Amino acid sequence: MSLIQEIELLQAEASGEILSARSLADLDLVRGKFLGKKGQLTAILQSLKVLPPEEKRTVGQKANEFRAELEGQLLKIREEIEDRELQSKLSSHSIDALQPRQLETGRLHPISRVQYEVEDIFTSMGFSIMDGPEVETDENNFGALNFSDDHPARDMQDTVWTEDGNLLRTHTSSIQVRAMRILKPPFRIIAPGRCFRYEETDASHDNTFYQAEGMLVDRDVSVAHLIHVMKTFLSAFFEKEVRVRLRPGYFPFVEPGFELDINCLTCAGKGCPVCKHSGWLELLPCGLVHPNVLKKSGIDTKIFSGFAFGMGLSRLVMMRYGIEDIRHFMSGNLRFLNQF
Ligand code: FA5
Repeated sequence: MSLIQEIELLQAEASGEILSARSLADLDLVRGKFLGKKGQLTAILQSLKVLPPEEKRTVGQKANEFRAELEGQLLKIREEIEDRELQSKLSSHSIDALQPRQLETGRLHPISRVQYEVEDIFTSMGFSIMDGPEVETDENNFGALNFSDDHPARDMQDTVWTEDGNLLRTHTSSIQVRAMRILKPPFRIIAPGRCFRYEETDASHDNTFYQAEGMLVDRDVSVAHLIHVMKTFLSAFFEKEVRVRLRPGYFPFVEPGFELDINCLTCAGKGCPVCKHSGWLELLPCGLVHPNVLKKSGIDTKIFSGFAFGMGLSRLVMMRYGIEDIRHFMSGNLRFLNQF
């Protein structure tokens, strides 16, 4: 049999095999059989070099035509098979839009929940909600709050500074400063937000946490007003009568300044492991706004005075839900989050 006849036979054989291929794997077998390293057409092409020139030309032309035709057929059938496979996948995954479907619904992060609750209680007492940027100026975070450049109080907060001399706010008290500039007294604001400190983390400290700042500026504001607002808020939040006590505390932007404690809600003040048997829990710092702070923001201290407090919102959430480690909040761990 001449080489030309051999090629014709192979052509017929290959066409038949391509047509009966049912899968991409079948097609790969056909390709290997004819065009692979040890394929039948490859062998003919390799044998061309020993043929006399005239035969080499005619057989070579025929073999190349066959190769081109085979490649074309393989491609065409491959596309048909891929199309069939796609259609069958689509029909087996079809969506019936009329069927009821169980959708995964999202939910609020526990911090957001408690934040909204805090906002609701304060707005019911006439406070407005205020927000401010997380990247702050040195002036808004420290300067306007009576921290002088060389004041040792600046060391109280380890700060993350940006290269252009700004900082990630270390407390929500920077929003007080913005409020005093924007709002005309009398005013009352509650300002929840995220704060950042460059510090080692432990179960009750994180480098990213939430506070809620409160400020009230009005005529003749006294510590009695501060205590009343705090007690009203805490009793509404914990849904029981909460007693508070004030201890002296130092912050350059309040005078006098306090640490506010609440009676332990676990033992009703009798003493238990939660309150380290003291009957009291340290909750938040507060005080009457220092006159220098009011003056710096253009408020007439002969007419107005005020109080402010800085609640650790993350810690309030921990108390509400009995969470033992603050680092769960930012972990993104769904096993933690799915509990709420
Ligand atoms: C302040 O930040 C003051 N700006 C609060 C203030 C406002 C005082 C208005 C007077 C008037 P302090 O650094 O103590 O204070 O933080 C307040 C609360 O934020 C703490 O009681 C605590 O609950 C929370 N807090 C502070 N640092 C962290 C931290 N690293 N991780 C979690 N919570 C923190």
